[in-house]
Order: sequence, then C-alpha cells, then structure tokens
Amino acid sequence: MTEKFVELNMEEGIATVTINRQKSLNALSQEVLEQLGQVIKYVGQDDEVRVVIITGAGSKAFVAGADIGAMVNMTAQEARDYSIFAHKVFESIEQLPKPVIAAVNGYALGGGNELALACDIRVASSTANFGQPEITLGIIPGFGGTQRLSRLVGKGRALELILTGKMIDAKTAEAMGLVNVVVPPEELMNTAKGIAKKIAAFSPLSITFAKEAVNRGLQMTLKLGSKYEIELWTDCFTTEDQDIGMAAFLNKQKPAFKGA
Ligand code: DAK
Repeated sequence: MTEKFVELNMEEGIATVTINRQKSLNALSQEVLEQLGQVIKYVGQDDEVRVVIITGAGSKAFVAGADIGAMVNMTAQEARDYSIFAHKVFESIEQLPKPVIAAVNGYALGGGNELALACDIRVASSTANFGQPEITLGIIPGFGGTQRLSRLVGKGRALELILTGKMIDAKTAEAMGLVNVVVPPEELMNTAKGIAKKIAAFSPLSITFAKEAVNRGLQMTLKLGSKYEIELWTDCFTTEDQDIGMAAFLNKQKPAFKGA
C-alpha cells in the first residue's frame, strides 16, 4: 500500500493540508507531489472548503526541498518531466479558486520555498528559514522559483537568494516581502487559522474574483490587467452577495454572505 504523506483535516470550512514525510524533512518526492496534487483537487471541488492552509509536519521543516535522493540519477528527460509535473501541481494551488495560506513551520528550502511562493499568503514561525539552495547542488530552481520569487520580492533580492544559495531567517524574509507575518512557533497555526477564518466570512465569489484578478493580472500588461479587473468587478454586480454586503453596510449590520 502507498504510504500517506499528505494529510487533510477539515474544520469550519478550513482545510489544513499537512505534508508529512518527517524522516526526509518533508522533502517533495514524486509520491508527495502526486498526493498533494490529489488533495488540492479534492479541496478545490469541495464546496464546504473556503480556505486552505498548507503546512509541514513536525517542528523542523515546512518542506526541505525536492527530494535530492530521487533526483541524483535523473536523466535530463526525467528531470524535465519531474519539473513539468511539479509546475502543474503548484499551478493548481495558485489557480485554486480559494485562498491558500502557507503556514511555514520550519525549513522552506528549494521546492519548499517554491511551494510557499505558490500560496497566496505566507505566515511563518520565527524559527523558519527560507532559501533557494539549488545552486549549491549544480542546478537551478525548477518548481517556479526563478519566476515567482522575482515577481514577489523583486529581481535583485531574488537573484541574491538564487545565486548565493544562502538561507535567510523569518524576520529577513518578512523584511523583503517574502513572508507576510512572523509569529512565535506556538502561535503559527492559530495565526494562519485566524486569517483563514476572517477570509472565510466574506463572499467566496468576491474572494475568488480578487485572487483571480491579482494572479491573472500579474501575467498581463497594466492596461490588459485593468480591463480584466473591470470585467471581474462587473461580475460582482451580478451576485446576490454584492446586494447583501452593501445593504448590510447601509443598515449598519453584519453581512451574511450566501456565496451566490
Ligand atoms: N531531499 C532528501 N532528503 C532530505 C532533504 C531533501 N531536500 N533535506 C533533508 N533531507 C534528509 C537528510 O538527508 C537527512 O536524512 P538521513 O540522513 O537522516 O537519512 C534528514 O532529512 C535530516 O536532514 P539533516 O540530517 O541534514 O538535518 P540538519 O538539521 O543537519 O540539516 C537542512 C537540515 C535542511 C539544513 C539540511 O537537511 C539540508 O541542507 N537539506 C537540503 C536542503 C536543500 O538543498 N534543499 C533544496 C533541494 S533541491 C528540478 C526542479 C526542482 C528542483 C530541482 C530540480 N527539475 C527541473 C527536475 C528543486 C530542487 C530542490 O528543491
């Protein structure tokens, strides 16, 4: 029987996905990636799920990278296939019509940092460390790091991390915009869940539109992105939730969004 490396826990509309392969610091083998892809597909289709949190098991690592043992003897073709597959899984996270929060509990290196980058918001434990150490292995980031890191923190900072392979602590990651917030380890999951609950109370439709406008807009010129925003903003006015939200404000009440 295949070992289970990705666990799913549902609570009040929040799906917590835990990568659990602690003997290798939760490194991303093909099996882990496959299971992660399946779980992301599942939570995407489950209407009960409003927000997803991805974390790593244990206190040491979020994900310490792609599995070096599995890559050591790869041919170029196998490496290409592995990278294409990982890109598909990470794109499914980025394009999920629900927000995804990375709760980074420890090392987020290589593919681990790239996984956090594919999420929408990153909350980190003060004990977490970040880096793209691929250069030390004679390769480059291959799960989206050269693209998403530079878009998030800027070209200079991204290249500094990618070209030196150095590790940075959580506070440094926060200062460069790689991480949204840093908290003590014991507060990590509660902080991530607090953000998730806040988001889950809003209209899932406007949440989806907002995520899509930002993510797809970043692939476009400002002019085309602005046009795309106009379309999605217009779509908001076809929803019941827009009526509910604005009427509640005017009546000084709390809105009870329906997701319709
Ligand atoms: N893969 C496999 N095993 C790993 C691992 C990894 N990435 N990271 C850690 N482990 C394993 C260690 O080998 C060790 O196993 P045992 O010796 O106990 O059997 C166990 O986890 C505990 O690790 P350590 O003993 O090393 O623990 P320490 O506290 O001393 O050090 C560390 C923690 C995170 C600093 C260290 O383990 C470390 O430097 N790990 C490697 C981090 C790293 O370089 N990560 C980047 C991986 S490369 C591609 C697409 C994408 C990528 C590559 C190619 N294609 C185009 C195909 C992405 C690549 C990466 O992510």
